[in-house]
Amino acid sequence: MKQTTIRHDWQLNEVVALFETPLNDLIFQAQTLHRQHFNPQEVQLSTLLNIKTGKCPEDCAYCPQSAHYDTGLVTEKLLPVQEVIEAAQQAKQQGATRFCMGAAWRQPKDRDFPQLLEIINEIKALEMECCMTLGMLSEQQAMQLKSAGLDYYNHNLDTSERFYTQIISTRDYQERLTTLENVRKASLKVCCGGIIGMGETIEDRASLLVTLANLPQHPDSVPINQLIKIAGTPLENVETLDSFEIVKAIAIARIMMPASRVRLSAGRVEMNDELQALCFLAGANSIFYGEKLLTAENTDTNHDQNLLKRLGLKPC
Ligand code: SAM
Ligand code: DTB
Ligand code: SF4
Repeated sequence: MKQTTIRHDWQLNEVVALFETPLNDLIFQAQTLHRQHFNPQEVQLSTLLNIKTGKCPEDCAYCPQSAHYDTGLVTEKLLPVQEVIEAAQQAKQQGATRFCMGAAWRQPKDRDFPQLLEIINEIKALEMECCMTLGMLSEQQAMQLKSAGLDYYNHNLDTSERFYTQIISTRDYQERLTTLENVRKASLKVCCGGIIGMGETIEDRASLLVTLANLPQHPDSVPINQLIKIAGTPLENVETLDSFEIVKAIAIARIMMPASRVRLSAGRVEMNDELQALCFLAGANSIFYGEKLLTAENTDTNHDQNLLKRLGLKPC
């Protein structure tokens, strides 16, 4: 039952107005749309693994893996195939349906491809959805990943085009958009979202969502991350976000991209069960599941399973 039109003509002022809408009205709109596109009891579980850690040449101000900041991270080369597959098997056993791998690269090098393609092959043999986030991609690189069986590619816009310049200087917004185009041209599914709580304004949050929703095709998955403040990064002391801001961002993502999976992503360790329940009510229908994100801690899997059970939610 898909009654709503999927729009690609969102205007900044109407999205800012959504951010100013009373929370009850906003959640009602979001939940109504959610039910037209999804089973409201289902939550998709994705497990992350960092397959290459640290020493990244980019200067993303939020990131523990940037070589520009001293965050005390132990660096690691690209993990051997077997180690990755064991982690995927374990994720599957714990109930994850998608295995997402991240690498601290600006862009993968051609010499990494044989190993990446082998990893994809092996994960597809486990009958899991497979996602990678490796930095910028050329169209040809995206096609290679697609032909090995990759389902999703994650590449976040992170924030508005305006605020982006205060967060990253080593690559521009247009390069991110070009990677997203290359990923679509290769017929990969797109996972693209951003981070809130980096000191951006409401207009910046609205502008990020406008850019996402006005792409030629909505991203299939939209991760909404709350900044995890990492000691040693320029954002370590940024002001803490009011808890309801993540609920609003999720509700508005749901309203603007009603058929996409909206993921309550980084930052759940800081959230209590009630706040997470509110995020599900606002239209989040996916989480990162597993005790680690890429380098940062995530919630305990037993706790998550129990929370879903208490809320009558079913993993999918
Ligand atoms: N290097 C690749 C890239 O940047 O595209 C892939 C890995 S990168 C760590 C993936 C995403 O993680 C970033 O785009 C950002 O949205 C998110 N992220 C990184 N550090 C974070 C933090 N401290 N808090 C919240 N999200 C974070
Ligand atoms: C996304 O949007 N969030 C994930 C995933 N895509 C790659 C990463 C969150 C990273 C949090 C910080 C860390 O674990 O290093
Ligand atoms: Fe590198 Fe990605 Fe971290 Fe930016 S977000 S520093 S590109 S690992």
